[in-house]
Amino acid sequence: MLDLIITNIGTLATPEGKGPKRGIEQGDVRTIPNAAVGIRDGIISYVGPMSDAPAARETLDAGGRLVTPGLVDSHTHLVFGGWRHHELDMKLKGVSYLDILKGGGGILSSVRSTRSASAEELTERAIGFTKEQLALGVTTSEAKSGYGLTSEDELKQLRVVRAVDAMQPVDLVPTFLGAHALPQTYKENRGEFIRIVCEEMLPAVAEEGLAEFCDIFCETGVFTPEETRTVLSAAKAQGFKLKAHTDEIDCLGGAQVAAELGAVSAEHLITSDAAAIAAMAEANVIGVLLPATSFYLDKPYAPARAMLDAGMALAVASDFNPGSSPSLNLQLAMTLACLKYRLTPEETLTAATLNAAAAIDRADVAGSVEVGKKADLVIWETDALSYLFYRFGSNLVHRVVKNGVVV
Ligand code: IZC
Ligand code: ZN
Repeated sequence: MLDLIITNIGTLATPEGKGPKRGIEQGDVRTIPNAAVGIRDGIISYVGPMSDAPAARETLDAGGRLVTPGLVDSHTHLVFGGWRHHELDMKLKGVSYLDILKGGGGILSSVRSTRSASAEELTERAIGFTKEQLALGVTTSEAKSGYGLTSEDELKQLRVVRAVDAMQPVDLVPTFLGAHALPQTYKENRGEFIRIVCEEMLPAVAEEGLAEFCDIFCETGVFTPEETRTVLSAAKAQGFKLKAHTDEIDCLGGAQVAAELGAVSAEHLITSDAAAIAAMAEANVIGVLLPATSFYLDKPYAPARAMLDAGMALAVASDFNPGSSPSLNLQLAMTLACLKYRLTPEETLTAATLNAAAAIDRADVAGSVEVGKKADLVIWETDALSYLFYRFGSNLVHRVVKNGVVV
């Protein structure tokens, strides 16, 4: 006997598989009309026509609505102190993101607020963020450090991620981003900061098992492609899987370094050129695109169609952070992906579910509605997939099911 059967699903729409969907396959979404999903012990045990559904202790009537996998937000900076709304005025006057950072604001402002916050304060805030995510349909999320920039402060952030993961339903996947910005005290001694990241921070994070991934911000005025190679090589040698923020503002060659080192994903990719795209496609690096950041920074949108044409797999994420994307609304990022990247509704759904799960190495357990995966689903306030990309700005979630429980 199953624990729960969700019946009367007007349309079930889901990508399928345990790995990312690349190129033209990204649009392969299975749709089942008049469907049911059965759940036992938090795991999906039946997917198919309503007429063949097995019996269950409890029934949830989806009322003819659309059901998809729970959304996966594969790129967030979830733990930080303070906000950066005081920078809005500067931004409106035309001061760029990198110039605000150069002046000691931006990421460095969030570093000061995060260092001065206690672990308890950061935990309480991050729990609030996960509640908002869950209400918006996000059932799994990546969470980066990167606002500590010392061993102690980076560990503090990552311990908060671990605590928050255990305290609420959204599954969190931790990423160490110690090389997020150069602290001003190392301006004349960049090599020493890189050494500390590689020889002190990474081993400390590894010893406590606090992060699965290592990430770095490769950008003009932040870290160079050579520094990216140094940090990611050290991380790889210490057992971390790799990610890199590259080609957000300038195309410097960071994507090629990510490809060379076998990174799971590269993020932003707004300015990626043909060589960067070819290198990522060849090395099966998943492109994690962040359209809400393009919107908020008033920048161009990543060349998503060229990436799909080259055979890349694409994910779409919120980039939730206090500077360049202060929104947790992955639905909004999905709408932007559809309208600005010209991804189809099916390609966008895969980008925010299965491919997003693959970008954080969870495609074996999340990202699709299939027997054996976690029972993470969203019942939407519509019966049509296209509606999700049309009625933008509202939360279109009707109900979220996380680990088989209606939340
Ligand atoms: O706090 O500005 N791009 N890192 C790289 C960010 C955005 C987060 C921030
Ligand atoms: Zn980011």
